[in-house]
Amino acid sequence: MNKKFLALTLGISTISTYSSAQESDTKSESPLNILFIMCDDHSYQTISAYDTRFTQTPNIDRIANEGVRFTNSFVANSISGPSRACMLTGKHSHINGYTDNVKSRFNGAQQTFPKLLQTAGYQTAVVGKWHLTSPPTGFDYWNILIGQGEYYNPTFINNGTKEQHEGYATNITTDIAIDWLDAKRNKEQPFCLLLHHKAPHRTWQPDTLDLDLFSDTEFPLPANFYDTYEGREAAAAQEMSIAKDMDLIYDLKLADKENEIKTNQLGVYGREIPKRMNKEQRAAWDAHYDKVIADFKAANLTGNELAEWKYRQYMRDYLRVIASVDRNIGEVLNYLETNGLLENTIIVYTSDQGFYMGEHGWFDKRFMYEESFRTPLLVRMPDGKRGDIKQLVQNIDYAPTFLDIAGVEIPEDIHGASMLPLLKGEKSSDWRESLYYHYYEFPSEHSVKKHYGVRTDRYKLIHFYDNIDTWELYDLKKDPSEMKNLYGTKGYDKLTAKLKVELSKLRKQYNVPADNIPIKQK
Ligand code: SGN
Ligand code: CA
Repeated sequence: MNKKFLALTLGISTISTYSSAQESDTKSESPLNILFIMCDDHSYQTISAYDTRFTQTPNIDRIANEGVRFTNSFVANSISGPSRACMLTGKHSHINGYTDNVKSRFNGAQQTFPKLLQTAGYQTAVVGKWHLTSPPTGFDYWNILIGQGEYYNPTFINNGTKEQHEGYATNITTDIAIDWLDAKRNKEQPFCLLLHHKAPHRTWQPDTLDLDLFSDTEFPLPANFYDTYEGREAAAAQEMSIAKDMDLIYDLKLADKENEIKTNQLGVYGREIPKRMNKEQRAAWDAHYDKVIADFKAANLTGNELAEWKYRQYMRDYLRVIASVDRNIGEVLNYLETNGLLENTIIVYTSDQGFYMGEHGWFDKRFMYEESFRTPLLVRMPDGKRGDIKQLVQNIDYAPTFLDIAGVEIPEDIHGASMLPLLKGEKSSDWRESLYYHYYEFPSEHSVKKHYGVRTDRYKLIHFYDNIDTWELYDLKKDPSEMKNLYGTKGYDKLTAKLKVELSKLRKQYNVPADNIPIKQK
């Protein structure tokens, strides 16, 4: 009998003994259920388990307090579709084929962890944001938003059928997920549920009941908010600046009735946003933003004052959206607890990438710089380790981890590594010492150049290419905000050469084809 078949047989025979009646007392014999919660663009800076400067997220923090917090968790390609494809396949973008949000279409015929779990006897489901263009495969149940989805009264596609729901996306997504857990799944089987919120993605539209939160809160301006990008050509070329690119009407909701505030095409879209709402939603929305608009007009701001006002307004809306996310995570945890599922379910909380909360003057993501390369990762595993895990992990590691948890053999073509030994608190002296990253979406929205690179625990080397050819080197210990590009600086030749060798080693290990970086002239 081959190893794979043996693993599957064992998986299925364990599963056949599983029933909800046994949920609380036979946890060590039954395969763990998997609840994989992911938000879209949720920065670690706005989760109080990581950072208490901006807000409190008690429910998300509970996952960390009763489990682990990864302090060095990263993505392989900091943008939604590509990040999701890396998670589903455990492979970097050049192999899973979904390199960017614009041109790619996910090949749903390829191997993914939900498919392998399904074969091993798990009930699989995905609810919320999917964003992979092709319909989900490998799921017993899917109920997904269209593309980015809408915050208000969103349309979902329920196993192929469009259904519009009245209400706020984060609440609806939670309700659909709980309904599946409670009433739709087969309770004789273990489950793997991907609960993927669209929040807090741009344009950060809060639920009506959260509109007045943070109205008087001042936020500390990041020290590098007025970064001039000296020595960093690609950083200077971006279009994700709060001061320059954040739209007053579209992003900051200043759709004044008098039509006096004029922006560009984005403003036209921005004026459409409240039109989706029902009467009650619209009344609450207007009651809040009309006052913001009146105050904004009266202040007549320009220059830095205007930039800082935009930053504050952005932070307020973003954090209001997070307040709803946190409340909804609380609801899910509460459901698991009252239904005896907390002790046989592994709960993962993450985001599809990090996000800029004004650092370098930015919103959005995409860059291999820390704020967007990093992503939050909190895991509560019954009987698992507690505290912090410091190893360098990446979103290609989720697939092999889930397979490992289910007792399914990890296929050899998967790039990532199982984090299960780390979660159990076992020694892991052979864990990876560097990470590979590649971002491909250019030319595109926000104008972030194509780049790839390597990060060790202390250093980062990045090559920006295509219509640019520049390298950047950072010492993250001395310069955690990545303000000083050391590439080509005296004394750094040996380190640079070493990192280039490490980069080549990773590209070889991950079978990166030679034509993966066609460098064009500037
Ligand atoms: C949309 C946003 C961008 C964002 C991308 C990718 N514009 O296009 O600001 O960078 O999504 O985000 S918007 O006007 O449509 O809001 S991702 O998380 O889906 O990758
Ligand atoms: Ca995202």
